[in-house]
Amino acid sequence: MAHRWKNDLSYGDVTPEHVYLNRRQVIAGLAGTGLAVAAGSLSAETLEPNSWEEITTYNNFYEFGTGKEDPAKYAHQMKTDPWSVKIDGLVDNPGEYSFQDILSEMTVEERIYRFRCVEAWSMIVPWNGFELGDLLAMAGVQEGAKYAAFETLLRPSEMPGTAYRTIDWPYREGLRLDEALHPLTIMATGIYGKPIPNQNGAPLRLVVPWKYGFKSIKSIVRITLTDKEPPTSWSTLIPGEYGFYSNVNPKVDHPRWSQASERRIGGGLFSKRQPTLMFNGYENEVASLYEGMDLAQNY
Ligand SMILES: Nc1nc2c(c(=O)[nH]1)N[C@H]1C(S)=C(S)[C@@H](COP(=O)(O)O)O[C@H]1N2
Ligand SMILES: [Mo]
Repeated sequence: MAHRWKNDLSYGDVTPEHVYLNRRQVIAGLAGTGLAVAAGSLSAETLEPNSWEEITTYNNFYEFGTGKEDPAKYAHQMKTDPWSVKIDGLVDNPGEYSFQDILSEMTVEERIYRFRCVEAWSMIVPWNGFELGDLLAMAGVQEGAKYAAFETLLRPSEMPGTAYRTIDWPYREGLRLDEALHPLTIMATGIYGKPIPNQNGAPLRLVVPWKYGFKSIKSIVRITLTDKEPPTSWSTLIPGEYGFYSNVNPKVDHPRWSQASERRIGGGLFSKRQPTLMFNGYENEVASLYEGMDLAQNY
């Protein structure tokens, strides 16, 4: 599928692969330098409010535990072959689609995107994937469909984190149909030109580059088209902090920290903050989706 937008990023901007894969160590390393500890004693004005959050509570794959080392330790237990995705609800061709069948129908391309976690760290990731819109076209979107709901695999024997009710499993996410059909919205099957590692959401995950990272649900087993806004894991758990939209927005702060800036992981400049861009830098492409909406209200 030809790119329908002009990417301002190239491979030179990409977060080095070893940094992406070893974020936990990089972040742990920062704690070791004493920077994070020192931050705790700074005044509110100079304190980077989420630095401790980033280090201690940013998550990646709660199904394997909330500890920062857990996904790396346990995600290899998840069997990703065979894999199928159930597509149901308001579609012409509902059913179980095997990952292989999906891949044989889709065109995988590389997309270099900014990735901005709600906890104010960011990266630039070279994803490999296909447009979600192509998959939904294959399933046949019926009139009346207004939202797409997504679910992650729930297999407790392989996912030790699901023994704890941190989340009402399975992990759920959702998009408005026009967001789901937007050409920037992809289903990723790889990173750095290789199959996506288990801990990052093998064999396929959502990537919505203008939204906070938690919308990018991993290891998807079900997609349902509905006419109602679907419940999503984080907005169900803490509705006052995480909304359905979760668009990256430097002007709408998280109740507990500022979203005006972010820490770009990599390049040895780990502690340097940079301004967060409206819609994570994809404003020209997606702002029209939200015309007339109060983005502070619809966070
Ligand atoms: N199923 C599932 N998907 C998930 C999560 C999770 O815990 N479970 N964490 C989310 C969060 S908070 C972020 S920031 C990204 C992290 O993706 P990465 O580890 O590949 O950077 O995955 C998102 N998708
Ligand atoms: Mo996140």
